[in-house]
Amino acid sequence: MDTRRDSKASPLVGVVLGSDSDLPIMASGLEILNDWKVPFEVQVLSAHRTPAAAANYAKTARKRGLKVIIAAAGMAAHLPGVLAAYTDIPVIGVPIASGNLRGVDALYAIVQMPSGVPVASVGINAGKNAVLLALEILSLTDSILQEKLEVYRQEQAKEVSAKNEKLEKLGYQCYLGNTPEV
Ligand code: RP5
Repeated sequence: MDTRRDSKASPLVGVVLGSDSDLPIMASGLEILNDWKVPFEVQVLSAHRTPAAAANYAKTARKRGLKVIIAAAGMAAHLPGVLAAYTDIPVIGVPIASGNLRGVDALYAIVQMPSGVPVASVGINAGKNAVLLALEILSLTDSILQEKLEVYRQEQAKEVSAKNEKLEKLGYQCYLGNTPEV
């Protein structure tokens, strides 16, 4: 199955934000979805401020063709868990660093789900990883996406190797832009 569709295709990935203030954290991940032409949608829905709308979103997700939901929220981040309570498609939580506890509160709220209602979690502010994980899920039934993920990993490996070669050649002080002390 090829999950790439035109821009009007029904979304496969639902990206849900607890607040529009969470959007910048998801931006690099959304760019990947855009570039790879994977149909997605972005919504602001709050587990606390718009609970009925959040529940309705999750209840209708599978029927609307969504394959995976990414839910980003900060502070008492109940959004991924509430969405997971109303759907059985995979929900990936993104704990957002906001408020005095800098995302640790959100991380704990997302990962400590009761048995029977799973939510996957990426690291604090790891929006890009959430998107890559969603793409890996989609790639199980999409060989073109699988190839793209393979190329992505290869390019990433090349970048790291180039940095390593540069470090070996220059030494760590020059690499940092410092002149070695005499
Ligand atoms: C959470 O509270 C949101 O997900 C956001 O990370 C945080 C702050 O929200 P705003 O006050 O900026 O709307 O519910």
